[in-house]
Amino acid sequence: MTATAPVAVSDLDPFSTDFLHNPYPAHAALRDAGAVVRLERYGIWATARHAEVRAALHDPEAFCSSAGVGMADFRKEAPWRPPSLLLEADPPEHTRARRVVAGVLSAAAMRRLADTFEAAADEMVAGLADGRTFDAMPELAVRYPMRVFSDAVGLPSEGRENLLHYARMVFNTFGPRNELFTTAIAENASTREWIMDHCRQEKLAPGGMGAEIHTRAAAEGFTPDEAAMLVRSFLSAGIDTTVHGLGNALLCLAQHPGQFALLRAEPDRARAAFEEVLRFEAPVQTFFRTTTRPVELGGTTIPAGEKVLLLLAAANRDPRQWESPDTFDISRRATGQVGFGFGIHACVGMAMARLEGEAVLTALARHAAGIEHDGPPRRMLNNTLRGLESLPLRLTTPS
Ligand code: PQP
Repeated sequence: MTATAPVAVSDLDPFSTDFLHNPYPAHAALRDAGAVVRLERYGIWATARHAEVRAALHDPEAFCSSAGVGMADFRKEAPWRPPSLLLEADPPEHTRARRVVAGVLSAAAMRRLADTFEAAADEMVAGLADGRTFDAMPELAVRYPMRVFSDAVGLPSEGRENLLHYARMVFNTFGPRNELFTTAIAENASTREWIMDHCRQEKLAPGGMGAEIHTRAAAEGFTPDEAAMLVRSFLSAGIDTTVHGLGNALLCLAQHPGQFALLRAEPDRARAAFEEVLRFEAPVQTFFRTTTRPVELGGTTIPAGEKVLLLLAAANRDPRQWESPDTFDISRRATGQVGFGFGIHACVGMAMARLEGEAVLTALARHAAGIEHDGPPRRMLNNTLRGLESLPLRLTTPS
């Protein structure tokens, strides 16, 4: 027996309504309780500190993904849908799947999309910047990715709303079987059918990214059904993440007019500003890993076969890593923020997310003199995503 420090325990529930409404005080309590904390309610482990979140993500052999990246342990309970070949996989299988998807989302591919994405953002924001009140969630944060992402993938116009419903369900099912989880999977048979149907090659426009997944997957030796599963990853991941990235960006800028003034004076700050949004209000708050062997993390030895909750959003505000972490500051270097994860599973779509964020923030800097609230924002609660349901805004115009 090796002596280890007593294990820090907490009775906090990171998936309770209170926690999800405002996670930041509880994040601080979890960080201060210990580098690694036992969450008694669920019989799982958690870390809210930057160094330990990074360390776990850096060691995919000991902290695996194939047992699920939500609270459910696929070794003990059947997953609610066939596991993802990308997200819920380990090397060597993960490596092959990642190669296909990374090829489609390459830097060269993003350069080909940039003009279209920028023009769409400019047009959409210009149309809103006339001093009237609008709800920035449906009218911008949802509408923009729904158009540019779905067009890029090659999805038909009809039925796109299924992408939103499906993603909300997927992200709720990474949590425990609370009401958010059970409600999410209860009502959605037709959404699941639409999604699975639109993963097939016949449904994806030639020349689009969905069709390209099929081509690249076939070349990599995947069957058509497996290729469809890789498209499913695209459709699961591509909308709600950026919807809430953009929504959170609009919220941050409305709440920090001085920061918007900085952006407006120098629109070249758009990319850095979006990165700071992801640090400050990470749309994807958490992911789990499962230990494959007894492994030391932050001075605690976690046994094999245990679920470990990585609080990405808490790591992004860890004062051990960041100066004034609770200050939204677009001038800081937010690189090292773990909203996109880190290591072999780091977000494969991050270049597209950044392209969308940069395009919308640049358009705002160009067309709006100010971003003002015109009513209270309303939160959308989800076991994994942090974002808004409604965000009434007014964009003032240059006088
Ligand atoms: C945050 C893959 C990635 C992307 C899947 C899947 C689902 C969600 C995500 C989460 N994701 N950014 O089903 O393969």
